[in-house]
Amino acid sequence: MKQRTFFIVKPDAVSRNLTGRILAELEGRGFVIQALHRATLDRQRVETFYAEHKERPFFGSLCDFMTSGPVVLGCLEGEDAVTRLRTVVGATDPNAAEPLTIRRMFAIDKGSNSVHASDSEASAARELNHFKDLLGL
Ligand code: 3AN
Repeated sequence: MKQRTFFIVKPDAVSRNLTGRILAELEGRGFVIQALHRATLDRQRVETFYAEHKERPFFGSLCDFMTSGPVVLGCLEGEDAVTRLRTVVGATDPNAAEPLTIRRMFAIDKGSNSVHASDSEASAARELNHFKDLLGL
């Protein structure tokens, strides 16, 4: 079934000039970019986006990191896009991620892990809605 999902190329990857390589990986694996936008996110938008992690010890550093520099966010379409993108992105910790996943190839550590990908259909809908102004959706 064709689906849409949401992704962010995080500040660690944008600052290392990896955006194009990551987007090429996504297109190469059959995803179609439906919307794309580069921005430096403000704190309020990031805190709302990651609200489910509010009580976790890394919440402050996660929000610091995600507002530390530009990101590239977008909407991808493809067959079973939500689950397939999670597989292509790999585990949160790049050392635990499968070979040839984006995080294994590009990420630095659990925090600076290069890419966000929605973890469910409901999250994809919520996250696309959260960024619809920037994405023009
Ligand atoms: P994922 O992005 O793999 O779904 P989540 O949803 O558990 O991971 O966590 C959201 C984000 O919070 C991660 N992408 C990562 O940047 C950060 N994060 C998760 N766990 C840790 C941790 N133990 N230490 C630092 N940052 C973390």
